[in-house]
Amino acid sequence: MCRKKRMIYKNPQVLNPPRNDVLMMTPWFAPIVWEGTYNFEILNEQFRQRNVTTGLTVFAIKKYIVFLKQFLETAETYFMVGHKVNYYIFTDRPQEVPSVALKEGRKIVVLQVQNYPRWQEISMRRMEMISHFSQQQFINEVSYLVCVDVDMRFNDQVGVEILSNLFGTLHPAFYAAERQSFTYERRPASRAYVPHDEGDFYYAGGFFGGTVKEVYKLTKKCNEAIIMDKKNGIEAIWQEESHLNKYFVYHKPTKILSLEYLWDDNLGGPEILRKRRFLAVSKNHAAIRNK
Ligand code: UD2
Repeated sequence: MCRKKRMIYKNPQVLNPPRNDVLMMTPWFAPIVWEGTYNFEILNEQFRQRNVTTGLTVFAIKKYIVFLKQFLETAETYFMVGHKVNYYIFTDRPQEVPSVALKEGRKIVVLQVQNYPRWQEISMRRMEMISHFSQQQFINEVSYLVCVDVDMRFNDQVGVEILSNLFGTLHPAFYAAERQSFTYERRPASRAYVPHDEGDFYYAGGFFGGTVKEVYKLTKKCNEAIIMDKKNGIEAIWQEESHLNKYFVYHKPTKILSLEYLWDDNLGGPEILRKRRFLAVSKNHAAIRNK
């Protein structure tokens, strides 16, 4: 990934002490989406008039197929309600994709892909596969892509307010952390390297998206960086999440989703969290990973 010019500045804080006001706009004027910061009726009507179709990409490879039913059922209740959606399901087990009743204008597209022995490899390869299918297929079928983890459930409305050219989501474990504590890749040998004095937020690998063109650019760059790391015998600390974070340092998202859009109840329930829209499902790592 080619390095852009270094810009040294203080990183924005999601919480503004001492009153814990939440940041609603980044210093580069990208909205941070919280309940109460937008008018859903206006946005919804705009996207309805444009007759937008959104692609939701999700990987359910090997044992992770067990998460798919609840994921899809809750998405039918809460994700882009009233809009057209293509669920792009990447799996090595197409025969195990559950049948879920879908509303009008929504369809499941199963994409058979290979698996890999290590869960880290599966997680990283998502960049390669999304970039490949974006160019080959998604560009002809949908306007926006939303790329998420499968071990999740929708718990409240996630609608057109999230859509933008390029969006990322605050990682729930780091919204109150200082830049120095972000778990960016810190080894200069990796293409995911971010120096201690750069970066804005720590973004989650499990929820990003944008127009197909922007997602293609992002996933292609991240995949190229992952391949370079492989050649150099290094794997970024948080796999493709590290590369995503590097990308966002130099390609600022045009919209940022707040904690409402990616939360884990194990982290408690801070006052600022008025909606819990998309929640992590507990998983037994020993039983599910590398199986
Ligand atoms: C975090 C990130 C994840 C990724 C990972 C990298 C969030 C919520 N999660 O999750 O996006 O960046 O760190 O270390 O931000 N998968 C399979 N089969 C497998 C293994 C993985 O389908 O055998 C897929 C599946 O869609 C899963 C995703 O890859 O949700 C990420 O794997 P994970 O959920 O085990 O990673 P985790 O929890 O460390």
